[in-house]
Formats: sequence, structure tokens, C-alpha cells
Amino acid sequence: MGIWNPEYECMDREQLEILQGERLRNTVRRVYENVPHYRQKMIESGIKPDDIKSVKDIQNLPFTYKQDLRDTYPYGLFAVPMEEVIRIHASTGTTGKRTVVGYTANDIEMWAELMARCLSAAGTDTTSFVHVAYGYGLFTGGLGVHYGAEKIGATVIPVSGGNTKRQIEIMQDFGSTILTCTPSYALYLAETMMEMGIDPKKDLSLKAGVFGAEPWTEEMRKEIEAQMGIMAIDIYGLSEVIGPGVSIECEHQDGLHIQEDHFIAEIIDPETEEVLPIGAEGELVFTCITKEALPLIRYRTRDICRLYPEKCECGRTQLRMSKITGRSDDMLIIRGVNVYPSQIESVLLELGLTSPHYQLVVDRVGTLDSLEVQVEMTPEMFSDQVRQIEKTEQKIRNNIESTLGLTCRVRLVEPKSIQRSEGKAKRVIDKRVK
Ligand code: DLL
Repeated sequence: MGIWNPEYECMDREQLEILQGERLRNTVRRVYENVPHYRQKMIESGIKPDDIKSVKDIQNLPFTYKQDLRDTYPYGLFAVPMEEVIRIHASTGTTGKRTVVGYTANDIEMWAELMARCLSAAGTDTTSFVHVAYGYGLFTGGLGVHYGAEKIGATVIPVSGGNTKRQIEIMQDFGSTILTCTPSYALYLAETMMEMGIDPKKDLSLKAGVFGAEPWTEEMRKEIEAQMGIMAIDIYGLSEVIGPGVSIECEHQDGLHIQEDHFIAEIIDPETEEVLPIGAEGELVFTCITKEALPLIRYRTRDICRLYPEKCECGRTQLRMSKITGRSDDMLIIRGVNVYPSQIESVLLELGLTSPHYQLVVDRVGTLDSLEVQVEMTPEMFSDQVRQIEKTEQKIRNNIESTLGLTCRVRLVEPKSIQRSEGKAKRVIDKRVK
């Protein structure tokens, strides 16, 4: 697959570190001068911009938390006057106020460049029809993909999210070749295609999917690839850092290449905030070194993964990050056992006895936590004997118990009874949270 910008994506690592150091120094100086919140935090930590000489000095800088964005809501961390801000996005956030992010004209241009790199890695070129089923609006998914695809010169089909049957008709009529949406929505699209009697492998022109905005497992990838007959590529990003395009898989599907000429990645222990060595699993922290409007310093993403430095066969030299296992604030602690929904997803899909649609219901009965794994049976099972259903439930329960060391209840529910997502899937209902 094409490398959009080999000069940066395949840059010699020594040179890259020099570039990162320069960009970091400039950014730190700019936030110190223009953002009172950062100046204050740096003074409190006893750091002056001149103390930052190379990329290694990043560890002396204070972290930025989501709370800092909330405390300065809406524009308090912007490093340029509002006259220079040409676009606003926001992330909805389930608790507290939404997070507002801003872009200058240069930021929008840089983001389009990053998205052009990402879409190229998934095989997009001028002959592609890029179907955008990420939501347009305050969410960064739709417009992020849109500008990147236009920069490549592909034909953009800006459908936005929802209205699933119409999406499929458009794919068929307009000849969509690259599908972009959340992985859970891709599964829902595949299911609806079957119901409409459309075989994506024969009746559609899809070649690849660029899926992200929520955690998804290798097993889920296999499921989507098998159902749609496409290559499913993982794309990662978050609004605070830029939106989609922070990192992307290549055709080898072995880790996501981080756009390190724009973002410096670190992995920390989420409890102690200690920086962990390359290869260790922990929380991702990003520093934006080229953004003008909102250059966040050491932003704690809450996303859990690990980094690996080996050069990829594709030729890109950038650090890779593993697929995200989950968010540290999504981690469920059930009777003392730490569980990410993705671990249960892996067990369910690997067994392959049911449909891939599931939900976890956590509750507290008396003082004891309980976990119920609800997973949809296949239509064939639905008409099957009760005994068969019980056996399947038992098998899933045993596998979860032996893999995660966690006892739970497994309930096979009717086909289509779990709500389908058109954007980010809601995997957990935690009734303990009041
Ligand atoms: O979800 C940006 C995006 C849009 C990424 C489209 C990819 C595609 P937010 O709404 O701010 O931005 O949510 C960011 O979503 O911190 C992760 O927890 C999660 N996330 C995003 N991409 C992935 C991924 C967009 N590929 C939050 N795998 C992040 C796992 C992801 N989690």
C-alpha cells in the first residue's frame, strides 16, 4: 500500500528525534507565553522553557488531564487568539462537561495530511470511493476522514452515520471501495446487508475498511473481514490530540504507526505516573508538537496499550502501538478481578458459537459484584432445543472462567435484542454506578 509521505513516515530515527526536540522546544515556549494555565503549572513544577533542550527532557514537564480541559472550559487552553481558530470540535464524554477542541487553518491542513497518510496506508488513492459513515458534526470522525480523502484526491461520499439501509444502497449504487466507520457499526452494516439479501463480497465494491473510535479485538477484525470480504484497518485518535489520524495500521496489521513527527508518545503507569520502558503495557500519553490552537502537553489519554520500536516491513520507521486493550476508566473491577470488555469479546468471538453482539451487565447484590454476559444466539440456535442453549452458555462460562479467572453468568439472548450502535458501541451497563 502507498506511503503518502515517506520523508516523514520513513524518517531516520536519529533525525526524527532532532526534529521532535526542536518542535517540542517551540511548543513549550509557545504554551508558556500564551496559556496562563500552562505557565502556572510549569512555574509550580519549577520548569522554564529553556530547561527543555531535547526530546528526553519531556519527562520533566507536568501532565495535562481531562480535568484541566474541564477547568478551563471552553477555550482556556487555546494557545492562539480566537480570530485564528477556524474550527471547533467537541467530544461528548459521558460524565461532566464536553471537551472542546479548536483548530487553526494550519492545524486543519496538518490533520488532512495525517489523514491522507492513514487512508493511503489502507490503500486509498485517486481511484477510491471513500464512504464516510462516521458522524459529521462536533465528532471528529466524519470531517477528519473527509479532508484526508479529499487531499488524496479520492471521491468522498459524505454519508455521515445512521440510516443503515440507505448506507448500503449508497454503497451499492455509488461503488464505495473504502468504508470508514466504527467497527461495531461495520458489524451492524454486515448484518443488515445479509438481511437485505446483499452479499458484500459479490454485490459491493468494498476493498478495505478504516475502523476506529472504540476498542475492538483481533477476533472482531477476523469477523468483519470474513463477513465483508475486506481488509479491516485500525485507526486511532482522540479529539484532544487532533481527532482520527494519530496512528494507523499498515497492510501488515501488526500495530499502529504513530505519527511521531507531530505527536510524542509515552507509556506511563496510570497509578504512579512513572514512565515505563518501551514494550511495557500502560497508559498512553501524548504531546502535540506542531499544533497551533490546542497543543496539549503530556496529555493522559487513559487508553491502555504498549509501544514497540521494531521497524515494520512496510518501511515506516515510526514507533508502533498495539491495539488498545481498553481505557483505564473502562476497566471493570469485579470481585477484585480487573477485566476489560475486550477480554470478554475475545473469548466470545474466538469460541464463535454465537453472534458477535454482546453486552456486559455489572451489578451488586448485597456486597457482592455480579457480572452477566449477554450474547445473542444465532437465528439457528433460536429455534433449537433448550438443552443446546444451556450447553453453549456453560461452555462460554467455562472459557471466561478459565481465561479471566472470573465467575460470571452467561445468558444467550434473542437475535437482535441487543441494541445496535451507529457510532461507538455501549458494551457495559454498570448498575453499580448510581
Ligand atoms: O474517537 C476520534 C476517532 C474518530 C478515532 C474516528 C478513530 C476514528 P474521541 O471521540 O475524542 O475521538 O474519542 C477518543 O476513543 O481516547 C479511545 O479511548 C477511543 N478510540 C479511538 N480510536 C480507537 C481505536 C475519536 N482505534 C477515544 N481503538 C480514545 C480503541 C479507540 N479505542
